[in-house]
Amino acid sequence: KQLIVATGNPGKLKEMQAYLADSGWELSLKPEELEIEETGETFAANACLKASQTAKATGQWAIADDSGLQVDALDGAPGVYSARYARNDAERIARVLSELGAEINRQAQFVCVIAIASPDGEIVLQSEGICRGVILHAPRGTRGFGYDPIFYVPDKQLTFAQMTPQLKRSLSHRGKAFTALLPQLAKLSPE
Ligand code: ITT
Repeated sequence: KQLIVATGNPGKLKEMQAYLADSGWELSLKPEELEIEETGETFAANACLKASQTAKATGQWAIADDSGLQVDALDGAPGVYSARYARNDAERIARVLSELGAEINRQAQFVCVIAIASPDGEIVLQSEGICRGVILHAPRGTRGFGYDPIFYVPDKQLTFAQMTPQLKRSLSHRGKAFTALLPQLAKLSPE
């Protein structure tokens, strides 16, 4: 069975492909012309919107990821606006650092909601994962994407951008969401 991966973000796509590699589904990419406006106010609402609209438009099963960074001292910003916070990753990072300034409380979390829709657009599975960390004063590391260079995981003494892709996948927000989702996805699996 075909599963359309409803993302236009190459960093996310790579990670999603890794989690789904042994799922038995044949993955394909969302048609580029299919653009979905993220009108929801929550990660869950936007994940469902993207999965559902992609499924309906293609007539196939679809999986979507809506995720973002929530900084405690910024009242949860950038949150669902993480992608829209600035034009590119460097400017997104610069904006978070400038808004935090010399703030002592650097606590933050990444949140990820994964949603899966059947070909008629009905949401059949949904899963959330959270990873807590700390925002550094300057970027460290070159791997990953998005806000990875400023997101430090004290337990590992590394930022997401300093971790191997395997290590990041094992403890990230996306990893937790997929760990909960994959056994349920297996039950839906291809005949
Ligand atoms: P799609 O909607 O097409 O999937 P997007 O980038 O617009 O791509 P979101 O609306 O879910 O996706 O925005 C998520 C943003 O949060 C993303 O652009 C990154 O800036 C950030 N983000 C999410 N997961 C991340 C991760 O694992 N590491 C770093 N930044 C992440």
